[in-house]
Parts: sequence; C-alpha cells; structure tokens
Amino acid sequence: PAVAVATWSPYVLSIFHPVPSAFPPSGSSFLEQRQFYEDNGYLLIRNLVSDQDIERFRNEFTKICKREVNPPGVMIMKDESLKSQFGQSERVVNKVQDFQEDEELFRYCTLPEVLKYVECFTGPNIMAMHTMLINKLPDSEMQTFLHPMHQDLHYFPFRPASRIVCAWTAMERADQDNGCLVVQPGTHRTALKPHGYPDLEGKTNKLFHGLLEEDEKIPKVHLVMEKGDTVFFHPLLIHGSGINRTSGFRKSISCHFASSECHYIDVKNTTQEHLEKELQDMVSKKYNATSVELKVRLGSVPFVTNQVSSLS
Ligand SMILES: O=C(O)CCC(=O)C(=O)O
Repeated sequence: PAVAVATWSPYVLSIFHPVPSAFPPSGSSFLEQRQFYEDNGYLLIRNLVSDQDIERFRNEFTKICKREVNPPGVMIMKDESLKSQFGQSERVVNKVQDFQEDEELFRYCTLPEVLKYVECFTGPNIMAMHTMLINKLPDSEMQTFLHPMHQDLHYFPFRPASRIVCAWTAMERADQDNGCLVVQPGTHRTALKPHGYPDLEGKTNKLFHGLLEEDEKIPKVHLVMEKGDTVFFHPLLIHGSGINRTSGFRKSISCHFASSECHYIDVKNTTQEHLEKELQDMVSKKYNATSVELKVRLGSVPFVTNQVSSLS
C-alpha cells in the first residue's frame, strides 16, 4: 500500500489510544490491526469517540432539523411524505450532508483520536472530502432507507483509492434490527464495479446507487456497533446497510478523508461517467441552468483538517 509505514506507529495506536475491544479481537497489536485492514478492507475500533462529543453532534443535528441553525452548503435530505405528520424535526430528516461549514459537526473531522487512525492511510496532509450525518428513519417494507451494496469510490473522481479512507462512528447502537453497516470483507482488493439504481419495489433515493451485479457468494458481515465505536474502511470495500425495523432512529456520523496528494481524474469513458451526468442534470434543474460543467480545481484542497503529524 502507498501508506508510509512510519505513520503507523505503535505509540499512536497502542499506547496513546489503548483499544479496549477492537475488531479484530481486543489486544491486537498495531501490526495486526493494520494487517486486518489490508486483508479485510476495514478496521473497527471500539469506544473511540466520547459520549460527550456524540451528544454535541446530536444536539447540533437537532438544531439543523429544526432550522435553528442553517450552515452554508449543508444538504438536508428529508422524507417529504412525513413532513405533514411531523413537521420540521428529526423525524423527517434522514441525512445531513456536506457539513464542512458547521463548526460543531465538523469537529468530528478534527478529532485527534479519529485522525490518528486516518493518518495511517492518508499520510500527514489530510483532506475531509465528504461528510454525512445519517439518521436512518424507521422504515417499512418500502425499503426507503436501504443503502444498497456499493463501493464509495464510485462517487469520488480522485485517486489513488489506497489514500482514501472513511471513518464512520455509531451515534447509538447499530445492529441488524436498525440497519447497521454490512460489509463484504476482502472486496476492497477488487476493481471499481458498475453501479446504478437498484431494482427495488419501493422508492429509491436520488444517488443511492448500488452494484449492478452482486456476488452473493462473498460472505456478508454485519458490523454490530455500540455508541462511539468507529469503523475505518477502504473506498473499494463493498458495503451497504439494511432498513431500520425499529421505531427509533439509527444515527451515525462519517467523513471520507483523502491525502492532499490525491489527484482528480476525468471520469469520461469510465463507470463513473453516468453519475457525473446525473449530477449535472440535478444541478441544472435546481438552478434552472441550461448547461452545467462540473469543474475541479486540480491540486487544490477543499479543506485541510489538520496536520496530524504534529499532534502530540
Ligand atoms: O450509514 C449507512 O447506513 C450507510 C452509509 C454508506 O453506505 C455510505 O455512506 O457509503
């Protein structure tokens, strides 16, 4: 892998942040954890983010839902059909995305305990590329809030994949009842596959693409996580999440990080081309524009979170 081994220091992983119960099993050394990630495409660290921090994220999310704060750039995804029943509340918002301008939520992307793991994959200059707080709403057989199995790299026009990692923290217990993450270990070693809209009977959400062909022979692992547990995963790892069959909400906060040395690619003639087209159509509809050209500033950084190598 393109990650400098020097950044994966025993000091950072096993002394500064003891891992009470990790996945792989508790007590694994940093090398075993790294090996687990290389073999499986993910690494689950128990109890990484504090209850206090999670409470702050939860409060801010509630304020955003109630429109008490309105950070620029934030995209709020709602289930409009629930609005007449529940009004402006967390009962109708299933996702808050791109919260980089919200100081409270963006704190997640700067937590040293998270970045110390992230740095092992990205190297020292880290960019926060995509942020989400998902509030998986209670679902019906309509499967509205199912996340079909997919690879996140499908959404990213930058490379290399080995320098991108997602940190995903459970804000409350996530299990098979409320739609925890499901992964297919080892699939990060495969290529990016074609994605599209799944053939579901219920409503499909905009841009919730899934693999066009799933390999059912590859075993699926349900990541049962408690509040504060955090999983780091590779952007090629095939994963998704089921529906929430409970009456509560399943909240998680996540960020995709990348090295500032990543470069943008042209998605023309790749499996990602149709996604670009869909995005252009969405933007042109929203702004009533006749043509939309999506541009990236090559070599620029959306926002640099931290120079974690200088953290003590
Ligand atoms: O949080 C979830 O339920 C699914 C998230 C996911 O699959 C993703 O963000 O790529």
